[in-house]
Amino acid sequence: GEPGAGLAVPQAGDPSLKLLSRIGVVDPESLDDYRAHGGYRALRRAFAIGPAAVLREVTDSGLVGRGGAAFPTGRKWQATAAQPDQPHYVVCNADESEPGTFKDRVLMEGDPYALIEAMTIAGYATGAHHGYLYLRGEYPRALRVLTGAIQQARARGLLGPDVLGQGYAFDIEIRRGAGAYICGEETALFNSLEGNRGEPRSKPPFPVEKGLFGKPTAANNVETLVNVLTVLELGAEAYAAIGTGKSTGPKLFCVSGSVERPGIYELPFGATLGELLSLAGVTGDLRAVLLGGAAGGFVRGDELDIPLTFEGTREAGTTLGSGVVLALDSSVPLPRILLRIAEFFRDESCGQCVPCRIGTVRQEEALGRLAERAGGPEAATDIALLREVGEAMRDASICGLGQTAWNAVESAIDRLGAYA
Ligand code: L3W
Ligand code: SF4
Repeated sequence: GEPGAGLAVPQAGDPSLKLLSRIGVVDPESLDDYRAHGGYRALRRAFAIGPAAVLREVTDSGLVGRGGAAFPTGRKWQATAAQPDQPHYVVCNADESEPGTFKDRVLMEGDPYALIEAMTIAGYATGAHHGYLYLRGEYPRALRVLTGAIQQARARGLLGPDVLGQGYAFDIEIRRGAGAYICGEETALFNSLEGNRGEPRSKPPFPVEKGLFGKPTAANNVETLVNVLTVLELGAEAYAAIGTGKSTGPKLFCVSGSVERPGIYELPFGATLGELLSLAGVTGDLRAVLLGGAAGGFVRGDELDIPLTFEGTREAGTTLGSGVVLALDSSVPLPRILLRIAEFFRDESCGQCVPCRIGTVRQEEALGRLAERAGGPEAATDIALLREVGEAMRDASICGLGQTAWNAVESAIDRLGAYA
């Protein structure tokens, strides 16, 4: 069947949900159904309070980016709005490709109007009239659902020259990726949208100043944008009361691997890893959990007290990333998984800079040798080589791909005792 059919949302219908409240409840192809379930309340409020107040609410909510890097959304929007250079753009990064991540797909396929409404609010607040939605090429269902929803919204005056009769013009164009992980890096994404090779640019300048077509651009992940609806519906203060001091609001977690009920879970920041995994039901004897995806890191199966917050995972020497929680029981061959991660980075490196282009190849080769014969003096040589290559990639790569390509392997060696 078509990819995307029957994605699991084990909590569907739970009244405490915010981001997932409509998933599996509304007909994603019906604008009327969306409106009957709270749709367009947030945009109405945005128009009622004006752009400056929207920027304030988003800033005061403490909302930070959900794509992995947790940059404050309010600061990004304020900085874009303040640029004198025109025009401004809004870009939704829907190139969801981090291994183990499938939350944005669930949001887009199950509640497309939420993303359209949220992008409109982002445009209004940052002074943009044009939004680009850069969609992962392998999401045909999301493409179909979103294309239909954008047409409907246009036909009903919710996109176009006069949104909701408020004199504000905004429209959205969908562009499909072509299967390159690196195009999820925001500046590679801009290059791709401009018709160039999908290679990252050096930062600074940051996109808020020089982004798409060299113009001020607010680029946000799908889940980040959808959170803005909750911010405007609840108000900044009530939103900030959800979660913890530095990680406010609800968060989607993508749980997969050795669990009985894989799928997307919504929890307030601050639940522990153990609490999340008990909802999903671990199968077998939990050996390790990969947090944050291929760019993230492993923790041991007994580290279940780690709080799922940005600060909590950082204190524990790991990362939350975009919310990947991949459980591995003791039957899973770890060397094979590490080799697979290394293959992925070698494949997806854009090749623009030497540390990453060469380093990802050397890393894969060393892990290949280690997978064939664990232990012995040669293993120590390969591990030393991995460290040296890993440090070079981390320190000298242009973008996050190369900088994080050794994270998971390093954590497997140091934290799990892989190859010991
Ligand atoms: C204005 C400044 N803006 C930073 C902006 C910057 C960007 C955001 C984060 O992502 C993560 C990594 C993995 N003035 C600014 C500023 N910004 N300083 O803030 O920036 P940065 O550079 O910290 O991170 P990044 O390169 O955008 C790296 C994760 O991405 N990752 C993969 C993610 C995959 C998905 C997915 O599949 N859905 O999210 C891979 O590395 O966690 O933390 O907007 O412009 N002074
Ligand atoms: Fe390309 Fe890797 Fe360099 Fe990023 S770190 S620019 S993916 S070669």
